[in-house]
Amino acid sequence: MNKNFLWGGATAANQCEGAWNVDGKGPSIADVELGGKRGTPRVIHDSVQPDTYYPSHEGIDFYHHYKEDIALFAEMGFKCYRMSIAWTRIFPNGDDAEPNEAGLQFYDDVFDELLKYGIEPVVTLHHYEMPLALVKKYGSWRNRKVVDFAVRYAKVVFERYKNKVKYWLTFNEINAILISPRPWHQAGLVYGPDENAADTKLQAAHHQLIASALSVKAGHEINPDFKIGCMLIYHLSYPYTCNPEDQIVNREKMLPQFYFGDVQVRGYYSNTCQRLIDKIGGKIVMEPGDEEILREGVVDYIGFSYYFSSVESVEPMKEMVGNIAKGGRNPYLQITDWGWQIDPTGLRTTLNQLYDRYQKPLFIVENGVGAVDTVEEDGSIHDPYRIEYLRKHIQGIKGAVEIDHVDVMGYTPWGCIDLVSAGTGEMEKRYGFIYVDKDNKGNGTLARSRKDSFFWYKKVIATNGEDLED
Ligand code: BGP
Repeated sequence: MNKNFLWGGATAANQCEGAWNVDGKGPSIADVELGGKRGTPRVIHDSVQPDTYYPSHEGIDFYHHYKEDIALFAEMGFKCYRMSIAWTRIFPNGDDAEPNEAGLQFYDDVFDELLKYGIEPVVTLHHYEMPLALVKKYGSWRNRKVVDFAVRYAKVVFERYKNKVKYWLTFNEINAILISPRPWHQAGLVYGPDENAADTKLQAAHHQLIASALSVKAGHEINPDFKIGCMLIYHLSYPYTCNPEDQIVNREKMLPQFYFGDVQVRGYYSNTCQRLIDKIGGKIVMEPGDEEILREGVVDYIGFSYYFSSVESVEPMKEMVGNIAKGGRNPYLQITDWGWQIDPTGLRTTLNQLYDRYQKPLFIVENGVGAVDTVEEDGSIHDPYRIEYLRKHIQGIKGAVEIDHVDVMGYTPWGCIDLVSAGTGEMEKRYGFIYVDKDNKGNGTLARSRKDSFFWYKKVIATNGEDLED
């Protein structure tokens, strides 16, 4: 691996910070969402309900534990740490006249702490949250005005942290808005009964793409050294058989992966985008100048999440797997307790697909396995399944880099410290190298401890990915 390879870990504000209403923070869309365990549908409220337990309101209280947590990241040798800024700490309602100084100061403190250890912050502007007030007052991303508020927020944080943060990402898993049947996390959208959902989702996605492009342009003006990336959920899908028709349906399945990449990397809606627009059956209303905005706001690199793959066929699939990104079961692959198929070779394939298409540096900003961990009587936590998953995926990255000559900037496994699940709201779907003592009901001391994978990953980083053994 390149000696500057960015080894690290990833989290998101609404899943770890807690302190949901502290120091002037306003309510976000994540704050009114209630997670169920496996199989239980998530509930969205109009406002925060009294006497209701929201796991994310405390999260793992990173807000008050960040020094301890960053010290542990440093102990593992992290070169970078991917995190997000909560928009509602900076603009509690989104349309406030002035930013909230206490919120800005919190991230100054976090960045200073990271830089003290030589850890490069990698910062997502929008990770599945936005001010709830923008949803209620303006109809969320349906409304073009929200673009202005988002760009203002981006400019404020770019300006404030221009000497502390070099790596940025605009929207987390931006393409999930076209995959999810109810893109609340992604865009604060729940479609009304009489609403043309196809039009709304395409228009909201367009507004996010415009906000992303304007933010990239503004960021480069504020600091030309900024590296600003897009962030895609990469749901790799294979044709189930060698029936050529399976190849066609599989290409259709992959359209959302390339729709956003084409706009954010190439700077225009391609034929691939048009095919998906046709399939969704809606329309986009463009304003004069939008094409130029998209052309001028292309990203510097491609960040993406990769967790699993699935298969697609013209024949009906017997068994479906995945999360919001669903597909058919692949008999060659094992599956996690949460129904995600483990496919490390698919990561190598993904890296090749993206690099072939875009020829831009790639950054794997999420990957990992959610699992139930057991704390032994002596306090140790043995997680060989996590080590095995990550080892094989790193081998996949090495295959892409060393054999296929793909340009990969870094790797930040998801949930490097245990946090609240985005998909199910659980604490017990754990990804971390660092265990946090808290259960699904909110019991626990919040004490941090090192899992076996902590020591393993430390060695992986120290040897720049050479030593992957236990
Ligand atoms: C991605 C999200 C993350 C994260 C991860 C794991 O889609 O960007 O926020 O949570 O998935 O998903 P889950 O938390 O549902 O296990």
